[in-house]
Amino acid sequence: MKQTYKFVTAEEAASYVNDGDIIGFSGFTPAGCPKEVPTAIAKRAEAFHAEGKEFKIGIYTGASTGDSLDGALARANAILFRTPYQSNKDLRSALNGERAPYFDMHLSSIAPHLRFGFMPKPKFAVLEVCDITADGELVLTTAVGISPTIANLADHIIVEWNHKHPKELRGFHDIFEPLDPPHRLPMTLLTPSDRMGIPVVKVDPAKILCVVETFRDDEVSGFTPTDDVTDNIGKNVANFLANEIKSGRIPKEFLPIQSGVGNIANAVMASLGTNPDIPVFEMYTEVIQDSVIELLRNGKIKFASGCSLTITTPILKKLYEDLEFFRDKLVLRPQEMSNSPELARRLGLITINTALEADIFGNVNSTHVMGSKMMNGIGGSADFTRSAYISIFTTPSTAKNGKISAIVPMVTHVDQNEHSVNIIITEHGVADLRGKSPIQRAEEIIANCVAPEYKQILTDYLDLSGPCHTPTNLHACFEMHTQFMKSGNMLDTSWEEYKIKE
Ligand code: 0RQ
Repeated sequence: MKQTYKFVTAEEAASYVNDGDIIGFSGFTPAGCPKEVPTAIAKRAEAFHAEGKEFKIGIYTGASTGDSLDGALARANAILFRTPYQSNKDLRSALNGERAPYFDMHLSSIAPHLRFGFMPKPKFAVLEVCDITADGELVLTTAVGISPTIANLADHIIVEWNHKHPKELRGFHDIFEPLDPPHRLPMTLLTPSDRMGIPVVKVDPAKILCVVETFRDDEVSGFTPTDDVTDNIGKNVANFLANEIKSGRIPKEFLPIQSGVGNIANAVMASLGTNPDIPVFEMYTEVIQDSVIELLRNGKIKFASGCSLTITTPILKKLYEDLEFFRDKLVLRPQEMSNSPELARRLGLITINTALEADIFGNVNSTHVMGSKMMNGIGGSADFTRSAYISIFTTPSTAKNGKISAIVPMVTHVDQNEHSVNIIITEHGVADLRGKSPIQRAEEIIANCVAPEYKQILTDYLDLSGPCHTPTNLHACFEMHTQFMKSGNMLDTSWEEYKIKE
């Protein structure tokens, strides 16, 4: 191996990268992301800046990344552009401060959009692997993301060989890249455990510029312990689904689950795992979090297909000690497959994602705080929601100690619209929006999901319009938000000036 490839330090690898270069990085969430090379590129940028020279790179990734990538490059002010998703606090502050142009994309779209030429192709692909062969077989680590596509498109590949991940991960990946229209064929999966690809990313060895060896953990942060609010959201989701099975609206053998990221998603999975009325189930999702690994161990989940193992270090260590137990229970695929709307619709996914806010008509905002500041991004939530068998959104009914109601007259940014959102669930209950008119949806959401102290405010808002199909008052629809900006509390909202004069 040492004769085949050029082994270098991270600094030497970074020295190939110049101002204006575009790089595609492996990984999806902090799982499977390179760590040494991006940090070395950030240091190179800082050295250039110290000499008064420009140095910025364009960045494609699968989703968010670890701090050694997004954090380091944001702090170095080295970002020319960034897509498709992020969750790092320093990058968030850079993009909201207009120091890092960011565009938010559906995660299933980035690989095909790169192939179609909608965005410039990457010059480099930097890929984390757990093994590499002389004939160019790369075994990825804890995520697949867009690695197959950037490996094909890039002029040069820089490999970060992370020995923290065992070579025995070979076989856990299902690598497949579809042909582009008009030659595209169907993706043939009929169940979450079917496969249609190969276990490795196969590249021309001549494209491998160099290899950097490392021994580093993924930078996955832990979860906030569940509390009464997240526990009740989880219970409401589980009870709702159990009742759907009882009523025959979900088949008794159940359907595969997709679940989003974050604290609430983790609590929801834990509740599904402990509810005796929820049968053993499968996951067809993008992010496999800690709770899924526990449920695979105890048999409540029989199979999980994802794009990443976004697992905290102690849980991942135990998984590696027991790798053979998981071999027939887990698969990792490119996000073009894990998030494929074609597959979501065929498999009949029950999709569970999180809103920052929802409006009384069922539109959902998962990304923009007060309509203007980016939180993380849309991620895969719309890939799944629009094609779901049943689409569910969860959110605590309030944020910031009750001073913000998560249910508002109109969302300040639309990620999912009322036509795609079936169910909204808070700690107070479940709003079933299926088959209801806008006014009926508003009544359902106010009755079941809104915090008690906000019910009257939202009920009164409905009276600010005359007879119509969707009671939107164009003057008042953002009054709760503007009130929060003025006094710091949406509870101070008054509709007095908007009332219809008799
Ligand atoms: O702020 O961190 O300052 O305390 O938002 O909220 O309640 O901790 O929820 O961790 O589950 O994240 C939507 C961001 C939820 C996430 C979102 C504030 C709140 C807190 C976080 P603090 P919680 P979670 C799969 C699918 C979009 C993409 C997606 C997300 C912080 O789930 O990014 O679903 N989803 N992808 O205080 C102002 C409001 C607020 C608010 C909450 N209405 N106004 N602030 N907060 N509601 C993933 C991928 O695709 C990779």
